[in-house]
Amino acid sequence: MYTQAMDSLSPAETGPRAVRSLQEQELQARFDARIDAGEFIEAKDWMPEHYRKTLVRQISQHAHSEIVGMLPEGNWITRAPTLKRKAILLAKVQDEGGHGLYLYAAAETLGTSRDQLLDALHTGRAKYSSIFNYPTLTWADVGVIGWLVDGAAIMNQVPICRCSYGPYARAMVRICREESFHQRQGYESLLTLMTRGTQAQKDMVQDAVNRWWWPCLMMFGPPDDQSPNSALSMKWGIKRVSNDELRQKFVDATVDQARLLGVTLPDADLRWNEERQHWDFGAIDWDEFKRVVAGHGPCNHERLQARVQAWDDGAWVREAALAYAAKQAQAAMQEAA
Ligand code: BYC
Repeated sequence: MYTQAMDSLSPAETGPRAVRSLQEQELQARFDARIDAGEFIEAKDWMPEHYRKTLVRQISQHAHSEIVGMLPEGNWITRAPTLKRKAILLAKVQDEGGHGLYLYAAAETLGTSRDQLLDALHTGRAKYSSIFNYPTLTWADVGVIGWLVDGAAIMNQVPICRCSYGPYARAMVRICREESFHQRQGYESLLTLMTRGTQAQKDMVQDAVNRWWWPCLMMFGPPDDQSPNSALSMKWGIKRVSNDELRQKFVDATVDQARLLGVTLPDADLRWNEERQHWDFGAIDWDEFKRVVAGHGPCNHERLQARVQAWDDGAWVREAALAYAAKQAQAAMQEAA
């Protein structure tokens, strides 16, 4: 099963600890009431241990996705076709790095250190979004990542701005503003290729859409009835909209954009359902999703290697920063003496 879920009670919690103190029951009741009232929970507030763990799990996976997500596009910085496109791409990739940092900081407020979080990533224990395990074969992939991957990301992330945990919700407000620029630049880049490009460039865009469409639908996670974390996350207001609902909203929003762009979405079963007032779409290959999440996608190994290499290459920076901090502390002590 592709889960590190923490929504089941551990032996300690089904044992003597299950008989909770009156004080703990009161704290729990107050917490539940605050969640029901739509209040933010802040870092120093009491929270159930499962709530804390669920947040650390989701926020750290999200942070890792941003950092790993820099790699597929970063691959094209040196090959961007014009100076303008290169400047845009550089800014976008830097934004993703910034998003990772806001999110690691939000996770740290829950009592897990950045070193612990990164160690989990580098040793393959932590997850990051399946989408970043696919290769960027042509320049059109960069536009399609902006349009579809960032488009799916925004659809998923706007509701997280209303997440019950304050530091995560506030980080998401800023992230969503930047993601919106990312999505637009991707669409604009593709529109340029489709309206002013050669036939070969138009074919390149269609090929990229064909390869990214289905993995983008997988970004929203497994179907609701196979999503082990959803029930508690929805109850606690960490998730506001379900995986399937978000996926449907994404398809509904994207069909018209594809038509305007002049590309075909690679799904023979895609058709408007008058009764549901939604687009029906074909079956997602959940076996592929499970394979990719389990580490067997086209680029899992390469992505992890690149992150570990970056960490190792940065050792001298960490050492220098620590040496500098020790020197400053020593100077401050001497001054105080
Ligand atoms: N890939 O019970 P479920 C970006 C895992 S960054 C891999 O539904 P949950 C961008 C899931 O973690 C995009 N794993 O889980 C960056 C769980 O495993 P564990 C990232 C996935 O948490 C740079 C298991 O499957 N966005 O867009 O309730 C450049 C069962 O799933 C995936 C976020 O992280 C997946 N696609 O719901 C450009 C947003 N889907 O942990 C763009 C925040 C599911 O139990 N995260 N799994 O072992 C979320 O909203 C939720 O965590 C999810 C999953 C909807 C993703």
